[in-house]
Amino acid sequence: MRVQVAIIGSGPSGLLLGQLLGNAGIETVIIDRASRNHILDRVRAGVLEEGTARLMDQAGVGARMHAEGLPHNGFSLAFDGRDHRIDLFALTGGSRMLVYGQTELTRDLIDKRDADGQPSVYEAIDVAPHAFDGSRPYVTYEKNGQTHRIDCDFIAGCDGYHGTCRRAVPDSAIRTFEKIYPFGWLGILSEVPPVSDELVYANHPNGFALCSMRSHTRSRYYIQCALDESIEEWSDDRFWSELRRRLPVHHAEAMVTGPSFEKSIAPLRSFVAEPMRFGSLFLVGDAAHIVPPTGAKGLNLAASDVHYLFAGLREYYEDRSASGIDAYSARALARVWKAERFSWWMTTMLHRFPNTGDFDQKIQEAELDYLTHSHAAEKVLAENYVGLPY
Ligand code: FAS
Ligand code: PHB
Repeated sequence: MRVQVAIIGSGPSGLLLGQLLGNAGIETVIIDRASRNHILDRVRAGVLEEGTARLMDQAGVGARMHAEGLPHNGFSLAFDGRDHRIDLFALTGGSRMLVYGQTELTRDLIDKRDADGQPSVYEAIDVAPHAFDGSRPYVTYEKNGQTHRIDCDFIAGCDGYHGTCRRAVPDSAIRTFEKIYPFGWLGILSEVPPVSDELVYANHPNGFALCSMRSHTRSRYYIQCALDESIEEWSDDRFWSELRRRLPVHHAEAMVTGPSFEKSIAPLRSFVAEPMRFGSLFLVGDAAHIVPPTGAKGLNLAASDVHYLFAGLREYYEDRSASGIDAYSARALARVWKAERFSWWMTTMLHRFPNTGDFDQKIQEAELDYLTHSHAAEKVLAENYVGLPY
């Protein structure tokens, strides 16, 4: 088999890139080690920047997102028993976020790819990129007891943090930067109405909590937890009691609880690999960078990577110019690092760190006090939260 661009990974990065390339007449194949159902069962991000929504529209898959997504003009910070609303729309001159689960976004993209008859290979084994330092790259994988080879011009490594593409790059050619946070997020999904119309990010002496949603009838809640916690130790009752404890009374009393139908613990890390291009291999999305979810940036950074790489590949095939793909890594990393900074800042401001000294705790309190009394500080938070320009 031969295609112009072989895409490894059928998450948001791979699917969005594949759809944009396909719409431009550029041949692709997507190969993933997981099954389609496993990918569609994943519960991850919940909030889209306008840039991500625009890319979905550009890809021709925005209809359900606009029909079912919930536009959000702001969110609240909760601490010391009170709420402080960040009016994103006013502070940014009209930008807002769209609450639309990554699961739905992935479904829309997989359905469109199928409808267009574009090739995807699921449950592939030992997927590997080859010869990307030369002019004849290719991808191999095992399926049904046979070895398959896909020759291509370029390989898009959209295979996430644990994928094979970044690991295929020689150590001498790549630098990584990492920060591991000393806590995780315990998250649940429950068919109960959200406690608030907008998201609530809470800082409490017991730890961080986040009240989010997927619809007006489906809530997504998180609480900070220790890294050695296990799901088995967290009954629904224990989760609801702890979540209420970390929220201002008016939220705690208004909260509708119910059985969870998804419960998981995710570790938090900041991670960047530089550069994001190695010959004809491009790293995209989580394959190249990870942010703590506090700033709602993970999925949205994958989208801006796709925007830059799609523009470069389209220019290569339409204008026979390599300037766009040559500029991909630097352009993507410039936006990645600013989102890394913001996500680190939000995480540091809202979580309780074990072994924090009295001075550091007072600095965190001063950060929140400054933010809620300075219009300039609110504007900085707002412009980063809605997403910096591409
Ligand atoms: P993905 O990880 O989504 O997709 C990678 C794909 O590559 C997967 O389908 C995988 O099966 C495949 N793959 C992996 N290794 C492979 C191999 N060797 N061969 C072939 N295929 C391979 N972001 C937010 O903004 N908000 C959140 O609340 C949030 N919560 C998250 C919770 C969890 C547990 C995780 C892991 C991430 C979360 N994220 C969140 C970030 C997440 O949304 C990512 O940013 C987003 O999934 C990035 O998309 P991709 O780059 O496509 O990577
Ligand atoms: C979510 O709804 O899953 C979500 C929302 C905002 C975040 C992180 C996660 O910052």
